[in-house]
Amino acid sequence: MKVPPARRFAPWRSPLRGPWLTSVLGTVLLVGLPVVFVTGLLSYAAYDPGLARVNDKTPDKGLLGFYLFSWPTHPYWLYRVNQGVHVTLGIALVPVLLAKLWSVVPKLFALPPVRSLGHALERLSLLLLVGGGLFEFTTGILNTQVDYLFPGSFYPLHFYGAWVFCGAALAHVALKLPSVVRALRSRDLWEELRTPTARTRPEPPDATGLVPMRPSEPTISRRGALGMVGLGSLALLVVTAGQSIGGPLRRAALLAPHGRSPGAGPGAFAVNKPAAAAHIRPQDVGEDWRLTVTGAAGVIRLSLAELHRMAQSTAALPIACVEGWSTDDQHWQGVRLRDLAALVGHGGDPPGVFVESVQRSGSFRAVALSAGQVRDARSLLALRVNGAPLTPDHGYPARVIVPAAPGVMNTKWVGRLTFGASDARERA
Ligand SMILES: Nc1nc2c(c(=O)[nH]1)N[C@H]1C(S)=C(S)[C@@H](COP(=O)(O)O)O[C@H]1N2
Ligand SMILES: [Mo]
Repeated sequence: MKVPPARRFAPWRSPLRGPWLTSVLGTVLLVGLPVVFVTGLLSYAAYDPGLARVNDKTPDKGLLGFYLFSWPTHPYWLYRVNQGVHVTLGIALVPVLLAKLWSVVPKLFALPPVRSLGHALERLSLLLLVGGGLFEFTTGILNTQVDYLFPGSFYPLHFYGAWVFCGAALAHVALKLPSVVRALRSRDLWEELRTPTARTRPEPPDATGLVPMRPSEPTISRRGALGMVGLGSLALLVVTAGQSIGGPLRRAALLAPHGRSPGAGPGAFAVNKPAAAAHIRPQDVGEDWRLTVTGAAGVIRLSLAELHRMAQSTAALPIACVEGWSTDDQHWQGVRLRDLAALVGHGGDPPGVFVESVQRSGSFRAVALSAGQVRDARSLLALRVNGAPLTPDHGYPARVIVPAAPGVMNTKWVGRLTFGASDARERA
C-alpha cells in the first residue's frame, strides 16, 4: 500500500491532541491576550507620547501612534495597576501559550507545506501569529528581567511586535471561530474534568489533522494536562504578582529582579538605577548643586537650602516601573511643581515642564510632564522620603514624583526644570 506523503512523517501521537483541547487553550488566550494588549497600549499612552519626543520611545510609528488623551493623575495608583496587570497576566499566560503551541505543533510540520494560494496565505498568517506571539512574550519577559539582550531598543520592538501579533491574532480568530465553537460543543468541560487517564480516549478523527492517525496510549488525562497548565500559570502568578501588589506578598515575588526585601529604613524600597550605575559624581549633587528653573519670567537658580525654605508639601505615592515592579506608597515631601512654576512667571494655570537630570550617562536623558501633571497638588520636587532626606540612590538632592505616572517620569538627581517647554530643542 502506498502511504500518502502527509502521513509518512507522523511522530505526533499524543491522544490528547485534537480540536477540543486546542480550542479550550485558545479560548483562555482569547480572553487573556486582549487584556495584555490593551494594558500595553495604555502603558504606551502613559508616557504621554504626544507631549515630547523624549517621552516617545517608538518613533516613526505613523497611524499606529494614535493616542487619544493626556494621561490622568487620578487615581494615583493607575499606572501601578495597569502595569501590574500587563506584566503579571502576560507572565501567567506563558504556560497556556506553550500548551497551545504544543497542541497544534503537528500542523506546523504538515506536508506538503503549501497546497494552494489560500493555504499559503493561511500559513503566512500563522508564521506572523506564532512568530509575533513568541517575540512579544520573549521581549516582554526579558524586559521584566531587566535583560536587554536583543538588538535595538525594547520599546519600538515590543510596540511594533504587538501590532503584528494583534493583526495576525484577529485574522486567526476570525478564521477559526466557527471550528472553535463546534469543538467546544463536542465535549462537556465538566465531564472531561472528571475523566481519569484510564478512560481518556482520542477525539474523533477530524478534518483539521490535529487528532493523530495512530494515537499512542494516554499517559495523562485531559484533566491532568489542563491542570498542569493551570498550576503552572498559578505558580507563575504567585512568584510574580507580589512585585506589584506589594505588602507581605512582595516576599513571594521570587521572579522579581528588584530586591524582594530592599533593606530597612526610610530609603528601603526598590532602586532601579543606583547613583553609581548612573555615574552620578559627588560634586554633581554636593554643595555646588543648584536647581535651574526657567519660565516665562526668566531663569532662577535655587540651592537645596532655598528649596527647603519654600512651602513643603507631602504626598503618598508609589513608584511603578514599566518592568512591572512597583513600590508600596512612599511618603514624599518637597516643593510642589506648581509652586516652582509660580516662581518663574506661571502663577495661574501652569504649563507642562521639561525635566532634566544632572545624570550624563546611560539611556536616561529627560522627560516632559504635562500641564495636568504639573497642576496636580501631589506632583512634587521631592527632597525627602519617609521622613529622611532622599538617599543618593533615590535621587538626592531632589527628584520628581508624579501621581499615576510610570516610574520613568520620576526623574532622579534633577538639575533643571523648564516650564512651558516640552522639548530640549524648544528650551535651547
Ligand atoms: N536620572 C534618572 N532618573 C530616573 C531613572 C534613571 O535611570 N535616571 N530611572 C527612572 C525609572 S525607569 C524608574 S522606574 C524610577 C525608579 O526610581 P527608584 O530607583 O527610586 O525606585 O526612577 C526613574 N528616574
Ligand atoms: Mo522604570
